[in-house]
Amino acid sequence: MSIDKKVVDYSVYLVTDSSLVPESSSLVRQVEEAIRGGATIVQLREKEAETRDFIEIGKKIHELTRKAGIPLIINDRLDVVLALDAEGIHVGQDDMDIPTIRKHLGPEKIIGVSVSNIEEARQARVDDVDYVGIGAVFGTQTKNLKKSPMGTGGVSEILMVLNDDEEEEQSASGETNGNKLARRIQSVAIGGINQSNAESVIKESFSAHDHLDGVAVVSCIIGAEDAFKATKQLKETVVEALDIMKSRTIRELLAATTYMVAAVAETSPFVHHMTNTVVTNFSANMTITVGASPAMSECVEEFDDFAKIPNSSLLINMGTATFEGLARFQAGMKAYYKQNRRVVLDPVGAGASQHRKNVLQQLLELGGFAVIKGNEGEITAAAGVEGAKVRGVDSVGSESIEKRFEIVEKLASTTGSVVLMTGEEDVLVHHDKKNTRKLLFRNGHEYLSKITGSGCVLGSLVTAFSACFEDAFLATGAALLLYTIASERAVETGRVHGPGSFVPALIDQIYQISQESQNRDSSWISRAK
Ligand code: 3NM
Ligand code: MG
Repeated sequence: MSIDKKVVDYSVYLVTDSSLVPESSSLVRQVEEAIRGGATIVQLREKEAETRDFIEIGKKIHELTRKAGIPLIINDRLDVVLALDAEGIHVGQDDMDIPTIRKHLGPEKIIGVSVSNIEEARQARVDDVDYVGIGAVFGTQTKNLKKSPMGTGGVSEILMVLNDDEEEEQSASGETNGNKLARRIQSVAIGGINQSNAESVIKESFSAHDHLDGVAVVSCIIGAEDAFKATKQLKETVVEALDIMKSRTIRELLAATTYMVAAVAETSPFVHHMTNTVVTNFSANMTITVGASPAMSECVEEFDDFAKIPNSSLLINMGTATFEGLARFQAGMKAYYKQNRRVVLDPVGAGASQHRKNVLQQLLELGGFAVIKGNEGEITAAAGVEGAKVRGVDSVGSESIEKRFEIVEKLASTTGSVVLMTGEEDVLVHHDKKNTRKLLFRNGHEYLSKITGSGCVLGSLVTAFSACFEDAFLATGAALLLYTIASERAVETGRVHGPGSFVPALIDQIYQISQESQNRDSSWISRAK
């Protein structure tokens, strides 16, 4: 059975080095265990071996890889590839040139090359290689590096050029489709990668249009006492992270988020709140924390002036219902729409009473919201779906993820707004003329559900972010990631003993992430789930 190089899985790319094998094992045994643990491709890299020994061990390892249906790649030695009829070759920048190799190996064999900078990546494109090994990411004991490690930022820069003439992907979900995959140069990162950093390598190494296809490792598997377990653990981590990064929508969001958090602080939007009396202080603090300016006003006479402030935006939060509420909300919307400003709706307690249902109905009729955000009960009520489970302003019970997407999509398509349904998992959807984007978010500490106003203050952040960016979907996603990741980090400080101490710690972490982002440190975003 021959291997079709178009469908090769590069996710766990094992590179050998017999000098690292533990005394109790052998290279063949380590490779066997690694394959059993889930290695998807093996490169035989024996820098010191004599030709005959290289071929001898190559035969044994090729038998193993054949049985597993995965490719064997030979480092550097065209003669050994031919002798073994191996599936491919990997070369460095100083080895034989690619056109000569291709001439001898033909179109079906896999050719990979090591690249360490943008120029080499561009050349790899011209040479039409099948994959590149990008490295070294980190320092390593396994190879004498000629250049200093590039970090995940360096890998991202290479991924920006590697497949950069790729056509815009059209599919609604933003996933890469089969045909294009065949023409993409695959990529793995290498150098100092192991079980504990693989997730962040994959999540930090990407561009808006490209992602890694796997990680290449030597010592963390070849040097392991239990190569099976080491590989299995690495594979689980890598598969989960790759799955996330294969979505173009996710990459676009992750690429934009740190920049957006910094830009909100630098732009300082004006966030006019028409909100409930429970959360005014908390909302104002949160708005200031991200560098925006809050105002709380129900005074119709000043709406026009506020709407004229540069980067102003309006948050309508229906939290405490009043008799005059509806007319004021409508006046606010009209004032902001007249200036082409964004208005965000938080239909708090939407399903709780007939009065709120009526108010919501009329707000939706006027429409035009950039974003509508709410919990499950609120969004369900806004979507006009029967059976919203609400008690007071809290959502109770939860539908399946599929059902929740269905509800959110319904509201998104009838309103044209970006719609965010919060909960243990958050659902974000936007329909526009061109496509539908949808995301499911899994970040956020459970204490967010143990304090009052946690949804309302997220509304403040969403409004601040959507004031600054044309793309309200990405702006909302960025605000959500900032908020939920901050909530997790807050608890990890060790200074949180319950919901009471959680609130100040949450504000601190949002401030902290904003500072990091302004310093162009985007490592926090790799926690996105
Ligand atoms: N190539 P480990 S780094 C074989 O930078 C190799 O091109 C590199 O070993 C490159 O996983 C490297 O043990 C060694 O750090 C990677
Ligand atoms: Mg070489």
